[in-house]
Amino acid sequence: MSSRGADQAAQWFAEQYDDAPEGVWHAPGRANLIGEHTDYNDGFVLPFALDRGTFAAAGPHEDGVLELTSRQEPGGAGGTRTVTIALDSLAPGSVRGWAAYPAGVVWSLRQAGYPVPGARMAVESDLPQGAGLSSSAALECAVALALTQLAGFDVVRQELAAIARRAENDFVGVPTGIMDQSAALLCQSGHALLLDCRSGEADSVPLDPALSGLALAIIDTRARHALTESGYGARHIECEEAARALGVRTLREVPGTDSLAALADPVLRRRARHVITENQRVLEAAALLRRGRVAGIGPLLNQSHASLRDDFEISWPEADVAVDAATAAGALGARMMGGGFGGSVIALLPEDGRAVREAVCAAYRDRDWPEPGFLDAPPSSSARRVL
Ligand code: GAF
Repeated sequence: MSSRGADQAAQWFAEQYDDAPEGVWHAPGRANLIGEHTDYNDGFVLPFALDRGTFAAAGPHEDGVLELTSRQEPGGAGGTRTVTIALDSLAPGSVRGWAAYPAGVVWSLRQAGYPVPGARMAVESDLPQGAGLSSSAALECAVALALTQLAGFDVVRQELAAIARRAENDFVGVPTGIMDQSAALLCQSGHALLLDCRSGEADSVPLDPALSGLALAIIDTRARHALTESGYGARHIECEEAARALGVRTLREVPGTDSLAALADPVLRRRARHVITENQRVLEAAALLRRGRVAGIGPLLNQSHASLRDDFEISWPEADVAVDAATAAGALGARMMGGGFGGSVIALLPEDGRAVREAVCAAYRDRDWPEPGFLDAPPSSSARRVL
């Protein structure tokens, strides 16, 4: 995490409100090693925190209002645009655009019995938006931590993750699972987080690819997605339909792929097969990491991508090309990451991943696509106060 981001957020706050913030809080974006579209099916995920994220500089506001400004939003950098929201009038659907996320956090905190008072906030982020790195959850979690700490509420992090998720589900109206908020609030540096989304049990699993001469990289395919617009919600509904047809509460309850013969609809069968096999891959990956066998997860990443592409049908051309080019050029494994239909690919590379980067860039050039972005992805720490 860059200390520059914290300073910039503090400076942005001072410029906007003519006052110093009381503090600056940071929440990271996340990568997901493996376990995609399993969280809302009560399954397993294995995300880790990135060394980039969202900074929220915050201070109290006397007026029972939330005043917000973001350097990344139109009218932000160099402008004076702030959004002012009366806390007592907060209701789902009452705030639109980026401000719905922080406003939703206030609403959700109050619903959970934490009557946070008014606040001023200035937001700064070094996460590319729409790249599938969970900029929304980073914003929610930085704001949630800032508001609760400013008000002196000591909220257990699992509970805070659930509160932030509720902001996104019920206030913003996007039916996401709990993975992204949990990653932002629970991950440890040098570790991935094995989360059982049914029980809430969270275990840190060592993830230090450099010890094996390897590195994790994010390839931003430049194809943009928004969970609000993509087929994310449709997949959620299909999984619920598949569970109902199989007579279980969630797909987590299905013991194995043999049970899927009972599903008449071939589409639902494919969706369910992805979820069941992906849960198995997460557990296998975690077991390999516990034995220090980072290279062993490469084939699991490739299988996950094939499953997301063919059974869950949420991959996109730029991701498929990046995965194929990366693995052909020496990546040990690669797969699309996040909600799907756009965003990023995660790849496990030899420490000097230059050949892979060149191969992916060449494959994009051949197709006249914009050059992909490359981000190092060292497993980093969760949200905290940074100033
Ligand atoms: C998005 C959602 F926010 C997560 O909850 C998760 O479902 C993910 O897509 C897919 O694994 O990031």
